[in-house]
Amino acid sequence: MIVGIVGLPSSGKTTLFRALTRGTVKINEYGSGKPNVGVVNVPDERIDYFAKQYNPKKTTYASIQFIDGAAKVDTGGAKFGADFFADVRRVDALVHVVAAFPDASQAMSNLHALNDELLLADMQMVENRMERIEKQLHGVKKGALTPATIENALLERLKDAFENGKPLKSMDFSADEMKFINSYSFLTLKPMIIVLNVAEDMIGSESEEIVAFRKYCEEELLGELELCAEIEMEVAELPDEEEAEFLASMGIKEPARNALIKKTYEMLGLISFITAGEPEVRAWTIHKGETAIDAAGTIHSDIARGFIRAEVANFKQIEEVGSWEEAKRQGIVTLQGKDYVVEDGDVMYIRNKV
Ligand SMILES: Nc1nc2c(ncn2[C@@H]2O[C@H](COP(=O)(O)OP(=O)(O)OP(=O)(O)O)[C@@H](O)[C@H]2O)c(=O)[nH]1
Ligand SMILES: [Mg+2]
Repeated sequence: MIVGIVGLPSSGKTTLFRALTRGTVKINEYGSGKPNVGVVNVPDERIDYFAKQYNPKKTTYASIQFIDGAAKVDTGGAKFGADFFADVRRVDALVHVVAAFPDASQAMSNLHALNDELLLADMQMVENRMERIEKQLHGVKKGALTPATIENALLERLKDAFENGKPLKSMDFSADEMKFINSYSFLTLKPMIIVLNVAEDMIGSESEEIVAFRKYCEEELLGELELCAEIEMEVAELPDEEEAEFLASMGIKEPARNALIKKTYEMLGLISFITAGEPEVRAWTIHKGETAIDAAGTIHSDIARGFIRAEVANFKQIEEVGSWEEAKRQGIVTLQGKDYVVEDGDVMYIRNKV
């Protein structure tokens, strides 16, 4: 799963990227034209719990890849254009950084400004595509159905929607149309979380502007959270222990980056199931609604092929009694078939004949 970080120039994208990756990724020089790419572990107390219990050879968290699009050097004209979002076209979701420093007075207009740019980029995408398939429409008989005419009809409909201010998210598409829609990778169709990047002295603030911003996001069904990217970055680059001490001294339990990563994972519709033992404690990523056989296939196609039954108990149940072994003794671990719908935090052992 790949998440793109977007935002107006100087909104704090790279600062947030550095916080998320905790300084493990070398940041490309400003103006290099290269995006910053890094893989981030999804914090998971359940994995921590089992790692402590089993002291395994290997501990593996779920992960998400983040891309911070290359900074565009201002050439004096418009900052945005056809390729401004090229680095984040192929992502599964967007984190939109909105600058609210030194104060939050511009937050709302910043949010709208970037959203307008996303929309413009999508419109441009439609126009480019129309130009490209125009040739293929020449010589086609009026009323004939060819892939080009089907696509063109869709493009016309999309163009119309844009011109009438109708968001793509509110439109319905047929299965055939969806194939085209997916290939366009529209930015305004991607799930999005808003990060309000507040000044260091505004963390946890209930200022009128921030409350209004929050309310707007709520009404628009946009996931939102507030953090100070600069502080997050400074904290993230400390060694674990120092970081914990620093946060504790400020009365904070967890850095905000953790909440953001978890929220992003949820927004992508992802959940984790866990396998735990001495060789490895591991979180595996599947989509919400997937079944035991899908889970088996995520581990290995052979395990899915040889699937017999899954032994399952949820982490919460295990935590209550203290261990998987104890849960088994108490009959809390259940045997499930292929169609069992896996829940977040399920601990699984898949019996299989290989
Ligand atoms: N005061 C304050 N400054 C910040 C904060 N976050 C970022 N900055 C500063 O704002 C400037 C721009 O931050 P970047 O992270 O480089 O912004 P960006 O969005 O990556 O910018 P471009 O890549 O040029 O589009 C830097 O000088 C940061 O130190 C913040 O939370 N508070
Ligand atoms: Mg940057």
